[in-house]
Amino acid sequence: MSLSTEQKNSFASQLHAAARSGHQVPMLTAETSFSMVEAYDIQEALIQKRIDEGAPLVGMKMGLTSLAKMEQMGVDSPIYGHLTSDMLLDDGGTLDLSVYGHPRVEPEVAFIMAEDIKGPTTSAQVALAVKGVCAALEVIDSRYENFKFTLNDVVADNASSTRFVLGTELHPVDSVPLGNLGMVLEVDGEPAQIGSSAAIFEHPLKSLAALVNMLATRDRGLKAGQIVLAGGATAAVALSDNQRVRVRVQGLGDASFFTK
Ligand code: 0L1
Ligand code: MG
Repeated sequence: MSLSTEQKNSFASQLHAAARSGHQVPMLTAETSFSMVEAYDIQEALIQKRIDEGAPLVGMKMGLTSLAKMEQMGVDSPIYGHLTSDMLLDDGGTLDLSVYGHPRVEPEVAFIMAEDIKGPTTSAQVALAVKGVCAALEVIDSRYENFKFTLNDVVADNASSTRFVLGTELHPVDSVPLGNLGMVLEVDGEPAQIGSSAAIFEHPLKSLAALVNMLATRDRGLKAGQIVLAGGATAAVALSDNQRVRVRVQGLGDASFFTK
């Protein structure tokens, strides 16, 4: 049985209130099962609430892009979420963890789009629509109690996306060997995770093309100026108070934030 518009809106309201208050909710599928298409309907309704509150859409994120994470969730394809302006944290800024349940950080790279693009597309074609690539950090959190959810729940919850930081150096995609850049996630100056951009869906441009193709199934695309977080290059690291978190990406510089 499919969800009514009212049910989707009610689920979106629960997740929206949980994200705003820092209080968690039981996973939605404990109440009613729904399809992946409906999970994205709930996600879109949730994002519309933020947009209506004055935080415009600034881009998209890819999630579950590494084989390790896909295996962990028992899936064989990535998922996506939306980035709104209130999620952007300045490079070198401070993140107050008190409103988050299970905050974790992932080392990523981000694209800034130069042109509108709509699928179907390929990694090579999508590269032509990119203005540049930079180092990035994504903070993920779950709005679900006890960190318990199914894949459809996590899609409804905007793919756990919470905050993100972009480095200040923007580089053309063909100026670096983007398919295998060394990436180090440091906490308080010590390496916490070491990886490669190859872990991001085999190549960050492949992840970007997959996003554009998934959006096309909903008759959507990316717009010039939008940001795309390509996906995590290593396992996520749990955050705690008073840390300095930094990602260094070979050839792309760094991005960092402090926690309190
Ligand atoms: O960015 C991501 O890879 C999304 C992960 C979603 C599941 C989780 O919260 O770990
Ligand atoms: Mg991520």
